[in-house]
Amino acid sequence: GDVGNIGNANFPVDADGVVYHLGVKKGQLSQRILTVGDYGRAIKLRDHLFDTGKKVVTSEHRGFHIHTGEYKNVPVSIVSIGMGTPMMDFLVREGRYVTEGTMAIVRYGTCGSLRDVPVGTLAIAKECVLIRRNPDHWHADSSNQVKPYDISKAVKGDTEMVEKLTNAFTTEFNGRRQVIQGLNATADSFYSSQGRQDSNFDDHNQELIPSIIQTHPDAATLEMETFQLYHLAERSTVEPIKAAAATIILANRVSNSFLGNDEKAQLELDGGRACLEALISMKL
Ligand code: R1P
Repeated sequence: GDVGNIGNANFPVDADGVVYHLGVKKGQLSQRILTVGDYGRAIKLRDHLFDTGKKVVTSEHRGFHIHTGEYKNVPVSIVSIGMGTPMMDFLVREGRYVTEGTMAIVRYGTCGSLRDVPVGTLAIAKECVLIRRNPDHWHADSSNQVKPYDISKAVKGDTEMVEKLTNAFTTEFNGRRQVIQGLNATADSFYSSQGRQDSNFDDHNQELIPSIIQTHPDAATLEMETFQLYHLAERSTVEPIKAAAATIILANRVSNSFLGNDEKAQLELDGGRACLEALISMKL
């Protein structure tokens, strides 16, 4: 999509009602959304899971790829957003503007595990914290009095959406894979704020993972978007937004193992189906 001249800088929309980043207007996004990070994952889910013989509309703007079609005769949008909380912020705010009524949003991503479970385990985020690097820790004025990373209090996903998502995953994987529920931590870096050691930078993050586990014994996973979804959904003022998130455990941060590409591809597809089942089972 093309976005025309913007009328107002406060919430930028063009004369046709197209929002500035998502590049869509009212009627071009479903109130049921499956969001993923990777563009290829969204295309694969669209091609394999949408009802065949029905209209599918795909648009792309500013890195947001939107595929709107039907799953079992229910309209659904699959949206890839790339990585990080600002991209989730765009999706939830601009997506809210172009839809009507209650929304249901499910994120399906990949993550690292804080528990020693096999890679390829599926995790549902009951609740979520945000980990932010605080650059003031390194400022000459603070003489190391400011902690290098801040861990927020937890925000919960929508109880009903989380339960439906957990049930859909349990049914889909039917004992073939472990499905766990726990606390997810969303980080503002894949590297420093997720406790990865990088000798090229001064990160002061050796204690980060132990301190997450200590402050949140239920901590299961680490990724980069879910907190923004849960926080904004909970703070929606006009209509409810029912949010839940599932992840494929790609990296085990305890044993340092990493899932192979073929297994990942199959889990993307099967988990994507479970997400769509959960989305269409929501009465909005
Ligand atoms: C990092 O590799 C990316 O993968 C995870 C993280 O949240 C981050 O976006 O999710 P996706 O696979 O959905 O992108």
